[in-house]
Amino acid sequence: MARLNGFTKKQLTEVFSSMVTARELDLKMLILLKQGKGFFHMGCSGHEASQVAAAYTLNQGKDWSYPYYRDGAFTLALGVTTRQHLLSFLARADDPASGGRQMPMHYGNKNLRIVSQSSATGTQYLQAVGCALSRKLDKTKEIVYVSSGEGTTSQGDFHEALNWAGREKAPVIFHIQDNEYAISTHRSEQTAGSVFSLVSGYENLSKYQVDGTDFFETHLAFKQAVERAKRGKGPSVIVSNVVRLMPHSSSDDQRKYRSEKALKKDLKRDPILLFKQICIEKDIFSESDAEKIESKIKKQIDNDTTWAEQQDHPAKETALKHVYSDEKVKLGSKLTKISDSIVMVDAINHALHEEMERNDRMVIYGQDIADPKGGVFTATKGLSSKFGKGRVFNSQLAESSIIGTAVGMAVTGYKPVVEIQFGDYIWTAMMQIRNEVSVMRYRSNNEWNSSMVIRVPVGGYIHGALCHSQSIDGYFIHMPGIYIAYPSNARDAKGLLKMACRMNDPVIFMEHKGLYRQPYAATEEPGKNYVLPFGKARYVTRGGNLTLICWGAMVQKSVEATQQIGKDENIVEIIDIRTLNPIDYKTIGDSISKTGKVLVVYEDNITNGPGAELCSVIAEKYFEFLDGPVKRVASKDSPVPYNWFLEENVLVQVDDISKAINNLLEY
Ligand SMILES: Cc1ncc(C[n+]2csc(CCOP(=O)(O)OP(=O)(O)O)c2C)c(N)n1
Ligand SMILES: [Mg+2]
Repeated sequence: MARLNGFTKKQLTEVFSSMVTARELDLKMLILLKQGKGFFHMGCSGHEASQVAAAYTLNQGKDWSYPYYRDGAFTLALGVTTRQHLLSFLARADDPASGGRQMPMHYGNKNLRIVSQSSATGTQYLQAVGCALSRKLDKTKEIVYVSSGEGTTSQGDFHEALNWAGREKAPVIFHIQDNEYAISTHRSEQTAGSVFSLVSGYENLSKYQVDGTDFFETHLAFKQAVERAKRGKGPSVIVSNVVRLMPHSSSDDQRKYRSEKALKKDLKRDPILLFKQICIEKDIFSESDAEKIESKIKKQIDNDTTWAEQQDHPAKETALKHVYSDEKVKLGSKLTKISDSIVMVDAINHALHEEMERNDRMVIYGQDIADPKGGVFTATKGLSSKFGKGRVFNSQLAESSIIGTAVGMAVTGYKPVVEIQFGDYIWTAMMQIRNEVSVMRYRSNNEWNSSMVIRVPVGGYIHGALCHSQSIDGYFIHMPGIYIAYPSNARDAKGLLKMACRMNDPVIFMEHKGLYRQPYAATEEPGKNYVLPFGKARYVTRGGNLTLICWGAMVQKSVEATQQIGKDENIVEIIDIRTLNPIDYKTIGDSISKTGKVLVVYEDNITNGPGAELCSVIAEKYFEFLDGPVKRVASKDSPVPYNWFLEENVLVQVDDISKAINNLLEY
């Protein structure tokens, strides 16, 4: 039987069909776009050979993939059907990638272990590494495929991913499809040398550079990389040089920045023509066989399009579904006391110990969190000694790496409870948090989730200056898809953290550094069955004349402020809201209906801070109860300075609160 480079005639015909299907789908979608039936398209034309070669080396439904938007042929060859592709393109309810929520070419398929992709280029690398680390932890032979164009290798996440993958010998293959252009920017304006030379120096990383228009050459590289990964030897980068035969996207016209001559030259490297030519030359199939295959595929795509157009759009009322999980967490028993007094940081530590014991899929990592240091605040002390460095380990000094890998671990069923050492440094992880963690469930139509806990020390009053004093709650309260806890004392910290570890959604768990060892934030320690549900505020004091809403370090300051004004008890009702998402508006409303006056106190700087939202909701919802303006006390709109007299002037002080209480009481 005819064979070519070890492939049978049947296999070669299949490869050819996959490539032609991808090309014809591209063309069909562009027609649909012109007909006004779709709004966006990114073609894989010119990349087909390298993508199909990659897919042929993976174990369908067992290995994991993080394909990028130009990976149409890869996904087809892996098993996504033309009908499914068309459902995504037409944004229909049954689109397996997102149920019509994401733009087309944002691949995802649970059955095929294609993890939902976002639009942010470069976020996929670290997730792939996290996924690969989890495969290693589970001692499987599964490997992870991740891809992007050459332009995207300029992102820092790429290098962070290579570093982590190399260090840990993660079974991941980075496929860089180098078509020389990132939209209109040529590689010469993008990369210091070539991507191949760029990735030198990472230990345990194997490098390949191939002609990506040559199916056989690319396949050989992938085969070697896959074998290497399965043998536990580590990651590989495969740079496949390809041609982009279409503009960047349907919103682009490459004739504006590329010469006609250059475009014509690329056409000579059309991978489908090259593959067809060699198969005809070697008598695998004839020209007319090829034509028959092509016309059969075109007909099939026409039929599939007619079918797809008849499928339902998602129902309008489903637009708000799956921002959060619908699954409820079973609540624990009543509070039982196991010790008389515990400081907040130790309560957090105990919560982590208990939850690690309870859930063997929970992992903890972050900077310096392993023993003997056990975290810069000792919140994680003893955990790596007790649970081993497989489940509790130091991360590299890169916040995006921590969150990105956690997304990858979460999709395989792990529960990462990670630490960002200081809130002030969470910003390099913001892309992962905003465009990945908080939206994974929504964008995949509930197929995937990024359930994790991000513990993050925040806040000032410790002479920590500009970069160890920040309040970050204002930024995250604006972000749907992520819950926020911000405890003010040890008991709540333990109950809320244990709850967070059991929830099916991402949680940002804010820990005020200034409260960690404060005697006033110490409480009796609740037992291991105590969990505190989110969205339940606590009355700190009872009163009938003014409602004071606060959380975190502002709780004690508010208590001191009420003591300072020396009025009778039962005047100010202090409410510690405990969680900023969700907010317990029921308790707030009940209190305001009684007092008619409300003061919101927050540590973040005043403008557009978290309390601004509270005030706005209160003004809208409880206007009828109000007997005075809704007032705020917050820090000034300034960075937090180091000098303690300056610091005092910027951050909220007890005096500020007591003055505001008096003014409002007199209103
Ligand atoms: C973080 C981020 N920045 C910018 C963009 C806009 N954008 C989308 S694709 C792209 C070019 C990517 O080029 P390359 O990685 O070479 O892949 P190619 O499209 O050539 O296959 C840009 C700038 C984005 N989606 N995400
Ligand atoms: Mg490119």
